[in-house]
Amino acid sequence: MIVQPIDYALVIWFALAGLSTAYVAYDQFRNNPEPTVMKWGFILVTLYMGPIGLLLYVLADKEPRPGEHETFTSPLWKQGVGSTIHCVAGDATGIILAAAVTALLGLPMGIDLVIEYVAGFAFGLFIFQSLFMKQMMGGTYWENVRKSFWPEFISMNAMMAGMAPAMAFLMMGRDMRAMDPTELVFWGVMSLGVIIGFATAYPWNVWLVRRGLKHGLMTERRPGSRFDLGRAIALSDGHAGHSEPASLSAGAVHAAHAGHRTTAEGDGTAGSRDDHGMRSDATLPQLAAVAGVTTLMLAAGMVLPGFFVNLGLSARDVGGLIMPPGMIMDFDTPAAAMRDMAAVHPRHVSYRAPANAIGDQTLEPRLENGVKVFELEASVIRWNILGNVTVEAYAYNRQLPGPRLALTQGDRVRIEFRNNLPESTTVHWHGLILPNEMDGPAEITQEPVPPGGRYTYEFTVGQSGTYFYHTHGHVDRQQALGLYGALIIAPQDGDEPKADIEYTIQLQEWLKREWLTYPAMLMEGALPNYFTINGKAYPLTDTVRMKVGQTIKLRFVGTNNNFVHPMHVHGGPFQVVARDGETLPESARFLADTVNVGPGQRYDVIWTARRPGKWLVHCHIPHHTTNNNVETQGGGGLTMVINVED
Ligand SMILES: [Cu+2]
Repeated sequence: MIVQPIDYALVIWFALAGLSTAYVAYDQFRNNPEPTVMKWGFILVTLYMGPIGLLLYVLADKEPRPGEHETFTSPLWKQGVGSTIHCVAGDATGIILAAAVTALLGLPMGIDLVIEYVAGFAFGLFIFQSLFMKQMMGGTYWENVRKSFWPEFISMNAMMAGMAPAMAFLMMGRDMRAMDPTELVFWGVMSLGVIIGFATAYPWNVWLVRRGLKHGLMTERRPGSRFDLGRAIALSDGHAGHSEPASLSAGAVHAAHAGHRTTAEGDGTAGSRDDHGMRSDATLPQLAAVAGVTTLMLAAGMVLPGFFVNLGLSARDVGGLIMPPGMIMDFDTPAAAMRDMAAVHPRHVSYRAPANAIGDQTLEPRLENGVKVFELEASVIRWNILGNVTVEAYAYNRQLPGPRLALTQGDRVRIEFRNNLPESTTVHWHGLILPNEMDGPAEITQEPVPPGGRYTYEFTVGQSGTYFYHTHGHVDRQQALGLYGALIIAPQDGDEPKADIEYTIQLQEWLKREWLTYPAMLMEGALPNYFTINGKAYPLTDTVRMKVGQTIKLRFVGTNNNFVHPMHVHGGPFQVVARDGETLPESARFLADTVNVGPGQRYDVIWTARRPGKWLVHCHIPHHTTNNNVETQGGGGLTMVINVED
């Protein structure tokens, strides 16, 4: 699914890789006089390396003009390319297959790397290297496996030394969709890993070719084939059977590699396979040193990433997660921490609210034998907090804040809850006196409600005032993503501080970056950059209209997770009449112009419109009155206007 800018780049990359591979495949079989195993080597490597594979093919291997392949491919650097190609074709195929399988099996990343190495080595040795050698040198398959072992070992070590850290850092990096083979970015990491692995293996392959331990590129002109120059000349001359020059015909399989400088081209007539055998001049100490150092490189490539990222995690633990930019992720960051802080994956969005949708809408109950029955549902929605800014939110009844439950003291209520989130959750009735099993804390008073599950809460409302409800499972994540709503309870006797107008203010903090929504937290990389009153950021917040002399009761609700918001009203003090749902006795009420609304707290204040004009209600932490640090129309985030007319 396309959710990040990199996904667009990858679509283009793989389109280019597809075109490059199609061209190489066509040209190899149509125009290039090369053994079949080598043709496939280039085709596979171009599939993995895209345009870079194509570049290597054209510059190092593609016959420029008929009859020139032998001389064209003879320089050492091209032989090195050829040698690396048949290493990478086998090794990378083994590694990629193993990576896909281990991801599906859910093995830890560290184990993945070991299995990938073994699979890459086996694939390279038993398939590409040995088949290639056999085609080159004849002999039995197992002889060739034996001869190929050390060159394959050295080359594979060097390649994995480059590929392993690339995979470890990128797969366990910010975008852990890279752990999931069903995501394009997994294949992107494989591609990049192969390119880096090619680069780290190349110098060692040049040495292997130079010392005659490995073959590079070869030319194959089977008699009678389109690449048989004798046939071509014969055909053009109009009489068959005459072939010239001899060195380029007669079914010889030519090795034009730098390692056998002593065998003249002209000797390469049919049957003289020995001429193409490798006579290595490498000494045992040289071989041991090279094998030793590439083994050290491999060990470093496998182990060092483990100092920085948690290689104990598997695709099942964290596959598909995208972490916030700036989150500290180290070698002991647990999978659960990553799941807690990860972005809401847009594929989980089941409803896109209209841009002008508003939350906190009073939910009408149905009456069953005197019980007020409410239906509450949690799901993932897309919601506009500004005209041009949406968040992927966890929401009750597809609105933000969740629907208001307007109750009266003494009500018997039943809430039929359904969980349509991708994770388990519960609902807590903040501040209410009720039976313990109705209180909601997951794993404390009830089993968490699984995705698709239901739970029925039922209790009698004994208190009155300003309350709210919110999730009590993975609260750190879920409430930060929007799972809360107001519980406004009228007193049975109607006795409470009254005003001409009422307005409830539910606070929230958001983290929206690079197209994704993360739960805002007081954590590195997770601090909020958007703030909302009732699900909207200023200038999209409500404007309340009043007349001079009227009073308004503002119910501040700390539905947010992180900050204490000093909520301030312009134009003179208000009277604080209730705190946390409890009406203050007359003697305890006081005047103020700012109240610190902490998470979970409620303040009811009554403000009088003394003078006409636009009077602000806003948080007094100025960063909280910006939208992504931008002030628009005099404010942002936790800002709203009371417009008082004469
Ligand atoms: Cu604030």
